[in-house]
Amino acid sequence: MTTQEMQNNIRETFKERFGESGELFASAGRINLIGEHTDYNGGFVFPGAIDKVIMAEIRPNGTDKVRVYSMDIDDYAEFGLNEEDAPKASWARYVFGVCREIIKRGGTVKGFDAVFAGNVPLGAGLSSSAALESCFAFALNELFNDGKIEKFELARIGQSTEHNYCGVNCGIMDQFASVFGKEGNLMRLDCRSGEYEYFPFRPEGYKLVLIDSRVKHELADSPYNKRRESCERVAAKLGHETLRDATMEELEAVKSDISAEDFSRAKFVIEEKDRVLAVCDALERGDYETVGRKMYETHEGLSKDYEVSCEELDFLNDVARETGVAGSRIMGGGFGGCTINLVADDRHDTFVAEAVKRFNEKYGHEPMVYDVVISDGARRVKE
Ligand code: GAF
Repeated sequence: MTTQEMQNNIRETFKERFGESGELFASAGRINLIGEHTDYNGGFVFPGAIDKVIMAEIRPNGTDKVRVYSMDIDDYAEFGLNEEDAPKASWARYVFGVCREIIKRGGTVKGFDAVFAGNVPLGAGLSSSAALESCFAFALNELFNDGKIEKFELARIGQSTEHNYCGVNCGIMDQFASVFGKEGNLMRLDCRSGEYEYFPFRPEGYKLVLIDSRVKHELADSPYNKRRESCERVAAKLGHETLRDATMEELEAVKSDISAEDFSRAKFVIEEKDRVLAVCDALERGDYETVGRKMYETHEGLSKDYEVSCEELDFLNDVARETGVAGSRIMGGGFGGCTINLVADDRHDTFVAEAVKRFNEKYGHEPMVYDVVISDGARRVKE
């Protein structure tokens, strides 16, 4: 479904359910070129928003109740705005959480009606949940707070929603990318200071392509939170607030005092934070071979040391290597979802055909293929 078709469907459904029309808002899913599991360690990430969005039509309804319909799940929820009003359905908790986090920060949220839908694939590691949070955070800021809540705070509102209402102790990357995304640009974010820089990303002679294994990743109650705990344990052992300040020498020095598992997790993070900076430098030189090599290194680390890959994603990574793809790695939190691949233009078609065929032969279903278009993040939809 195109974004325009989705927009028309939302408009129609809103009218049927709630009568008059409301205002349209959207926010985007994201890719991340490099810098995985570094955000909650105070490190760097390098994401960009994509042309797949969650879109919502919203209208204040003059009551103290929220009435919201999810078109994709075909489910309706109605809830109040106090802590004890939390809805049961997990999709509705994202919307409720955003309302509560705005209120907790002294902002205003009153009752509203909403219909939303999306074309960010669910469970593919493209941050559909951050897109949902950012869409509502942005919209409620415009509708009830005169746009006064700062953009970074909107991202934090989404992140706190994950922590406090959805059970995922995530970092800030996904919500940041979804709120700050800018067409044609990746963003290097220093997750400790909050400083960020836009990097125009129009690789000459290369394309970014995502191969979605369709192994669903689910971060809530998953080993994701355990990975974070490992990192925090090691940082505390080293006397640092986060692993951002840790070095391999320091880590080696405590090797015998920590578990082998914690050692491997921290090793990955320490190596990964340097890779982000190396990739940014390489990009500025137009050196895509180095960018690609670092992506493979990240995959290796995520698979062997951080252990967030799975058989299907390792298989896709092998196919990429064997077909001469410049760079390939698992993307996002892990445990399923996509690989992100940097492919020379002249190899693109062969690689995609080969990946689809070989994956299907081995796992009995075709992976999905998405070309990446770097796009804008949270916004009011222009009609
Ligand atoms: C998930 C989280 F939500 C992010 O904060 C980040 O940690 C990512 O996994 C891994 O880089 O998407």
